[in-house]
Amino acid sequence: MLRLDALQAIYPELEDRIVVTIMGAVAAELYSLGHRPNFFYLEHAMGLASSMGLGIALSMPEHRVIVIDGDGSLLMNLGTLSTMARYKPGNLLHIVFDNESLLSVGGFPTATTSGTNLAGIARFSGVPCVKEADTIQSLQESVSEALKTNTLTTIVSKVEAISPNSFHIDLTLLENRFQFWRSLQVMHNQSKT
Ligand SMILES: Cc1ncc(C[n+]2csc(CCOP(=O)(O)OP(=O)(O)O)c2C)c(N)n1
Ligand SMILES: [Mg+2]
Repeated sequence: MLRLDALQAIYPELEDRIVVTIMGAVAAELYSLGHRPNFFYLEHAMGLASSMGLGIALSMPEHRVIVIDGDGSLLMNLGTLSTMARYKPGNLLHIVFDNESLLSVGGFPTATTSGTNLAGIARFSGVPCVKEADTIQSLQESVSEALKTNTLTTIVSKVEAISPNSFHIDLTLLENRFQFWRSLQVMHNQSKT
């Protein structure tokens, strides 16, 4: 499965929701499918998209937050799974695209090539719902089921290690940061009325 195709298939579930992605290839892929002010591409801070998503989910419980993570990023911050499981925000959906590679920096293999099982780690960290979805259809089903429940879910999805045609994102980090912040403020104020 190509991650771009996977993203395209779940894009309708993403477009009106708060989305935080890791940097690099997946950010460029989501951006290429259509940027939204409610999408934040976390540059530089490798591994911390799930931590940022957790913070937003806890402070905006009336809104769904979707984190798009990668194997290399999650491996750098495995403690995030324990912290997510400690607080269990039911409005947080954590999608991990595992291409067994640090694709964005040249494609070095990660530990998932040699037996590390991220879904297993998530389960034993206490994440209440963990799914593995390696086809477009199973990913779509897992995402829509997770969005219907109020249960913290991690979905680990194996994808091919194929780079997007372009890594270009015509949006600076600061622009994205202010746009995203305003978008969260609007959502938060709307849910109060
Ligand atoms: C602390 C830190 N170390 C290294 C990098 C360089 N870096 C940027 S993206 C990336 C790979 C991310 O791997 P993964 O999460 O698997 O995503 P993929 O590139 O495979 O989509 C690396 C090593 C960084 N930005 N920050
Ligand atoms: Mg990867």
